[in-house]
Amino acid sequence: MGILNVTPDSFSDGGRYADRSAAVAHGIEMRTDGAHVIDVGGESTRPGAGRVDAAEESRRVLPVIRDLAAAGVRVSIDTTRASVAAAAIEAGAVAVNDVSGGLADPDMAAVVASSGVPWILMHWRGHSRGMQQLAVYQDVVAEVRGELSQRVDAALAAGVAAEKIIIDPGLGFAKSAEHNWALTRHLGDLISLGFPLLFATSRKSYLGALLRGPDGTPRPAGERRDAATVATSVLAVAAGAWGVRVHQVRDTADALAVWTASGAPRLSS
Ligand code: PMM
Repeated sequence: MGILNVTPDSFSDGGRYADRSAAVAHGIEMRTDGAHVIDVGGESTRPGAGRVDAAEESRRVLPVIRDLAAAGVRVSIDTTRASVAAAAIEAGAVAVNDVSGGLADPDMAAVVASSGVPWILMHWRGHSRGMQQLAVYQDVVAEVRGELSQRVDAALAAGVAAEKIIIDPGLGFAKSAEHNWALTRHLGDLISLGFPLLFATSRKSYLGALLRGPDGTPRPAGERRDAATVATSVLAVAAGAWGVRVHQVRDTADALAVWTASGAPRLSS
């Protein structure tokens, strides 16, 4: 999955693809580089970010989705709002990526159920502005598993077909670096819920912290976190993840081609 943030303020690519034609060209480029789906988002979810209203979010994403769909590119809509998801599906999106796992908007489940598209349910504890205060766990793996399982049950109860559900542990969302690494080590415990798992580490701040310089300064958000993103993505697929979500598609696609050609076994599936 290639990331296409049509926002002025996303943490790593904010502003670069705010222009419609630049966004569409980048989406097509990521497809050429090996992405199976392009994830279009119009609202930044970086820690501390405020909200944009639904009209502005739709204004940003809908023309880009229409153009990409017309070019034959499969698009998911990265939104927590049912109205934006419905309009995006109308414009040609073929999946909903909801970082709130259905918690932010009570109408989302009905939109997804009636349209029949796949729904990525991410583990989430609250909107970006205050989420890092919610990064409190006794056992992060068990709690993320339990909370994801509740979101799956709610989706099924709302009429979403089981085969349309994809889960995501939501690295960096109400999670410290330690929590992210614990989830990475125990992906099999989440995959054992029985749903495809999406793993999304791309350029996140815990990778910047890992790669800090000799003076302790974190590696800045951007391309210089891409090699670490490739490594975490390959580890996740080797552990049984169904998909990975990245900004720079080609290197991850190449690394996964090497992993596939090697015939190395998956640790869980
Ligand atoms: N992370 C971001 C945005 N959307 N969607 C899913 N499913 N999982 C994630 O971890 C996730 C997401 C963070 O912002 P970015 O678009 O700049 O990566």
